[in-house]
Amino acid sequence: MRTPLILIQVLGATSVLALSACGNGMDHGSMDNDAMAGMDMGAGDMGDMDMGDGGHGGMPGPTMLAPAPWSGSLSTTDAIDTNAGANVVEVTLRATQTEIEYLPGKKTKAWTYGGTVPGPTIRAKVGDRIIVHFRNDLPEATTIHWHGVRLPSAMDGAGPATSAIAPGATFDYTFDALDAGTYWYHPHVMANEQVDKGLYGAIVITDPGEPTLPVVADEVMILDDVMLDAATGEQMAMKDDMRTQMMGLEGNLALVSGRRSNVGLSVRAGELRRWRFVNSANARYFKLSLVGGTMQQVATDGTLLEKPTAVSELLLVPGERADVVVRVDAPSTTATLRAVPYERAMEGGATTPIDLVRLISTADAPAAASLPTTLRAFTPLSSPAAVRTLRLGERMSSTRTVFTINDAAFPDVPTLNAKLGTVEEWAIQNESEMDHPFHLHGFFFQPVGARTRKDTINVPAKTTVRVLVDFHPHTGAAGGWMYHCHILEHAEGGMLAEVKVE
Ligand SMILES: [Cu+2]
Repeated sequence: MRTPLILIQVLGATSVLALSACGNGMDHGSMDNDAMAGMDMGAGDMGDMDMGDGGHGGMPGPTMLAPAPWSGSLSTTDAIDTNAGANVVEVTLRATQTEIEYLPGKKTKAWTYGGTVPGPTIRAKVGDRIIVHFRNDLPEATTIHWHGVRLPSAMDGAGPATSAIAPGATFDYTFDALDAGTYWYHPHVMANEQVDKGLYGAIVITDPGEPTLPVVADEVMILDDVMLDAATGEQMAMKDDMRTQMMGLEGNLALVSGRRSNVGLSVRAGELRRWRFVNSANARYFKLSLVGGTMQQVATDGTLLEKPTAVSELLLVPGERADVVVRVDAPSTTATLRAVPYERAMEGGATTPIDLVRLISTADAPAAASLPTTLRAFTPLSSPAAVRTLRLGERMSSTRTVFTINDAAFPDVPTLNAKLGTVEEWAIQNESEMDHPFHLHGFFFQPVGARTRKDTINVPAKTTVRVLVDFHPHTGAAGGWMYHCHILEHAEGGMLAEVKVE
């Protein structure tokens, strides 16, 4: 007997967006520079993909729009805690249609949490009870999945213990904050379409027991991209496009916390800023470099590293998070956060460089600040009780590309059975010619050889990545949990399955 799972539905129906007058979205367009110099308005340059020979080669990504640099804020809205209790965070989230101004003077129909992209940041501390009163005012069913958060399976917004929330219906998500870190939330129904329309936000859990970092700012930086018609500002339907089916949907405009790249921020040389990066894109790999500044990674997927680690380039795959501390060294200079090319398929997957954020330092004398030398103690996991191999593959059916786990596509991938309280080694063997970002719900894993824990990890093409999965008990941990590729079109295309934990 197969339990119906709440997931991305294969080849689901296209949703028709109705124009809504509610909310005015986030006012991105009122910033200083609305000129679109350098922006290629030629319609022929968008959506005109070379289908190549049916392989991955010769399938370059979309030509990026390059709006003129502008300056403004990247701050996100915080969810309002309506509970006076010191250890309860109670918020209301409403999924709703609205319009967002991604391009100056253009309105883009979007699906949002609370009228903004990204949705409000939910902030809590370890030990808090988090209550989210959710109302679905979208025209189709949805859920909220709390990516990376250990919580009861019935609250995960995915898998056999949950059901979709119908249009007009409500649901209360309740769970306790167990682990400090940077997480995010998004739908797990028709995720490739719903996330792309703007349904995502961050959840930040702090731990008063963790070392305080001497930073002047602690900001959520959610990286995304959208495929826009430059003339109208509307999102282009791309799901039937051959490249989108193969490589996942990549847009032609990069977004940083819902604002078009490339935004300028005024900073003081020497001061430290914590950026909590989240990659919420369907498929785009962001390989980040801070040209003219320094970047020290302090956390991955929500967990502090043992010590700050200088990084010149940082690959952030869909679903993954990384906390970094950035600094501009000299006064009166500009450092640029840039997404540099990364080849995620054997051919044709690389992108052109994209300038995301500029840090423009003032003439003030540099501030002096440095990070603590240690951040957290780490205890490696014990020897695994079981070893499994998961082979990631792809094949062509008569109508589309099928993405597989051990040669089967969801819902035909056999459910794994694991025992609570044990550690398993999973060898994730990528037999395909493109990278896949692997995500497990509900539990952390430790990459073999690494001294940290994660929930999302890149598995490069033709490469095996080994992880130790920690089936550590927590409230509600028994049950079915999804694992899948976080390129949302690949999950929709079959690369998704369940592990039943008892
Ligand atoms: Cu994939």
